[in-house]
Amino acid sequence: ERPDLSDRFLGCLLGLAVGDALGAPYEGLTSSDIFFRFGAPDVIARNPSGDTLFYTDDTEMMIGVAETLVEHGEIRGVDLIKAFVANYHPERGYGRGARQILETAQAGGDWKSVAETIFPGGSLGNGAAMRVAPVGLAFHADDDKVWEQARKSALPTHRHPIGIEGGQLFALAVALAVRSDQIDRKEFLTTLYNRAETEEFRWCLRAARRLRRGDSISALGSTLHAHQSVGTAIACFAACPADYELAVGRAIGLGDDTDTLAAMTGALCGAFGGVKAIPAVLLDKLEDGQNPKGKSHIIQLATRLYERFQ
Ligand code: F2R
Ligand code: MG
Ligand code: MG
Ligand code: MG
Repeated sequence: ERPDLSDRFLGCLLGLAVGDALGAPYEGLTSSDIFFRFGAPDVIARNPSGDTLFYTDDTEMMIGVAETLVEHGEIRGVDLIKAFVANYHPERGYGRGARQILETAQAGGDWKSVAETIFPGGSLGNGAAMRVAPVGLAFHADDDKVWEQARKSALPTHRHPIGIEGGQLFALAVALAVRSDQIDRKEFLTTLYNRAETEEFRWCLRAARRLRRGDSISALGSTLHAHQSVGTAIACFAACPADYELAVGRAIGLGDDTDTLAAMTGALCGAFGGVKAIPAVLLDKLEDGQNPKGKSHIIQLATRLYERFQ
């Protein structure tokens, strides 16, 4: 039996936070390092190191997006940057560009020109995608609205077409996952492919669709560039949508940007399967209590998001 919509909202946000925290210790390692030091993908997701799972910038920024939607009902750049700054803890591991933009905004400076000039053509990092899940949930019944709101949620920090489209495609993937009763891998990837505008994402989603059972997903990339991670996470989910541990474990097993790959994969598995998709042992370990924006806050946000947008 399919979980109801409120349960899927919750599964999505918690699935993202748990995936992020689970993948965080491996960020920057190579795939073979992870395999030989920590074991196969399914083992990784079953045996988190330590008693508490601490999330990173991925979840911290997702919380800012969710708070903005709950409070204002839509995304406006000025509100969003305020939420990002209010939640900002640099020690959670932000990208270099994101850090400069948020610290400029924090100091009352001209953050918009920093966002425009920080990298040639703007940032194409996967930061807009890793945080955008609440947009996909809120507007899941209207793909054009998802596309438009995801763009607005990217722009404060990501001006490059690839950075923006990474956010838009991931938001659309969340919308599809949350409203689907079953996932047909090829159909899921084709829907996203048909929406993709940049050559980079068209290549990636075409390559994802061509993969066959047993093929390695690693050819799709696992870096913190949007076109080398967003399609990868989507492919990890589409290959086994009903198996959180395996999908997230495989994402981590690819190496490099492991927290973000696992966050995005986990968000999709949770949006599709609801909270029960996430192993209870992992959920129990997600940070709470000490952190006022820990697990309890995320649960409350998912509930409010559902109440406001259902
Ligand atoms: N930043 C991290 N982890 C630290 C990883 C260190 C890394 N191995 C290293 O050596 O630098 N994690 C978090 O950042 C990612 C999300 O990043 P976001 O929010 O998109 O930030 P930013 O700074 O805009 O972009 C990330 C990096 O991508 C490169 N880049 C972006 N635009 C570029 C362009 N137009 N041309 C060339 N390079 C570009 C830069 O290196 C940026 O710093 C997530 O993984 C999150 O977990
Ligand atoms: Mg991170
Ligand atoms: Mg976003
Ligand atoms: Mg990362």
